[in-house]
Amino acid sequence: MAVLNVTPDSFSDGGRYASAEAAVDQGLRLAAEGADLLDVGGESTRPGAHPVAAEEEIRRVLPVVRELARRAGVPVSIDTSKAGVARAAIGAGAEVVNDVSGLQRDPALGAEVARGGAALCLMHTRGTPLEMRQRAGYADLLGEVQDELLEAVRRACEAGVAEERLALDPGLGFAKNAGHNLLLLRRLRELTQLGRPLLVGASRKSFLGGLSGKPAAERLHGSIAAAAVAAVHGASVVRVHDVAATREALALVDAMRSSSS
Ligand code: HH2
Repeated sequence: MAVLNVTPDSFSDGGRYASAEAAVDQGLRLAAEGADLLDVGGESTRPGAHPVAAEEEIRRVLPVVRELARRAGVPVSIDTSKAGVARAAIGAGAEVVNDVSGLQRDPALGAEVARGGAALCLMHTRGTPLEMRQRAGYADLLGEVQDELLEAVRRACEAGVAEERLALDPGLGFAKNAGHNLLLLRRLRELTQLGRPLLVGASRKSFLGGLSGKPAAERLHGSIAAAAVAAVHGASVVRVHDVAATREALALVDAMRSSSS
């Protein structure tokens, strides 16, 4: 899953693809590099980010989703927590909804996904981006993330989304500190017990910067290592900014899996 932020303020690439034309070009480039899915987002979720109105989010993402759904040759995902944005994006050709709130933010989103027949990624978080840093307290990280993801699955099923259409994401960096992120990566395989494919997004995140001392734009090596670790530990999908480089690392993981002796 390739990240395509059509935003002025995303933490690592804010403003680079803020025009529809630049975003479409980048989406086509990411697909050519081997992305299986393009995740288009119109609202930053970085810690402390301020919310964007649905109309503005739709204005940002819709032309990009429409064009990429027609031309990219791979499915398009819409990274949103808002039913109105999901409805518009599905109408424009998005096949997946990626909700970082795990259906906690907009009570109408689940029904909208069900109606549109899209697949749904449910990510674990607590609170909004404005308050999630203060919510990063756990007595039993794995157990609590697991239970809260199961609650999200329940919300999705109650809204009419088929369980087979769901993927789950532990939400690295969302109401998690660096130690939490590392523990989730180390013990990711335990979350496969939930019975749904796992998606993991570590790309360029600040815990990688904490290890290397580098700013977001220079976290490629750590991001590749994190994607490979996630894949080895059971992730079916990794959400990344740097597709070609990650593809090379994942080719090793695939080859290792199919090695016979
Ligand atoms: N991380 C971000 C956004 N969406 N979705 C899922 N499923 N998992 C993630 O880990 C995840 C996500 C944050 O990264 P990015 O899109 O690069 O930044 P921003 O939110 O500032 O646009």
